[in-house]
Amino acid sequence: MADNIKKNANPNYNDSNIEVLEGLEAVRKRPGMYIGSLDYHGLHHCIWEIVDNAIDEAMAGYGKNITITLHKDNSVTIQDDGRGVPTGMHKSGVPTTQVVYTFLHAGGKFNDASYKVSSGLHGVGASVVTALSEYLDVVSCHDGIMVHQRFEKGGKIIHKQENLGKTNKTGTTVTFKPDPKIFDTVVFDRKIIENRLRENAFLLKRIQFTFIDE
Ligand code: 1YM
Repeated sequence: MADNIKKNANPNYNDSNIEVLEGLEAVRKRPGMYIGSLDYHGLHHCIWEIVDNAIDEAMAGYGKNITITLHKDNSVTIQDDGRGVPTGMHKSGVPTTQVVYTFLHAGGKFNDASYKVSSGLHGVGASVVTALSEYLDVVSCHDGIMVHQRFEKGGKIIHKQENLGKTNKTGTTVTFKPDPKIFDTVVFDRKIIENRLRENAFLLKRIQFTFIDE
């Protein structure tokens, strides 16, 4: 009963959200378990997790342009022109964007190793990036609509998914800012990003990578 009162006290969260927050909190408590280290390796690994999702989409035959922008404040934006992360309701009762960016080890195809084409170092997924970020914003243009969802302070949902209206574009744009409370350093190294993107571009000839260092 005490548990119930606690859960119902916050109108933003239902039972499944509670599990989500506990999941992401586990990542924040032991981040090394999920990204390997808290030095620049772990920091840059966050970019690869998001880029790998964009690569998976392009490898599946949707879109061919991936743009990575390093902003002055050390946030990073990764944009692709694939189908866009699905924007509708997931069977868990929350929008699919929320599942992708806040569910740890989400079920179904998320767990299917054969599904992932590119290989994140640990294959831990985008939700780990959410957990270790001050904020993560996702804009998805999918099936004619554009939506926006923001996660703050390790995955807290301040507003429900925003519908930004109709669009004839498709694709996903993710911006995140790593949390200095978690990482030893939150300063990205443009050379590390550039080198990795060059390797990717060499291996994946069909995909056009663009790197913008602001
Ligand atoms: C900048 C990062 O994550 N792109 C992206 C992700 C997905 C899709 C498209 C997608 C996948 C599928 C169907 C599918 C993801 N979708 C999911 C899930 N870019 C980036 N682009 N439609 C769109 O796999 O069937 C996870 S990732 F599970 F929600 F479908």
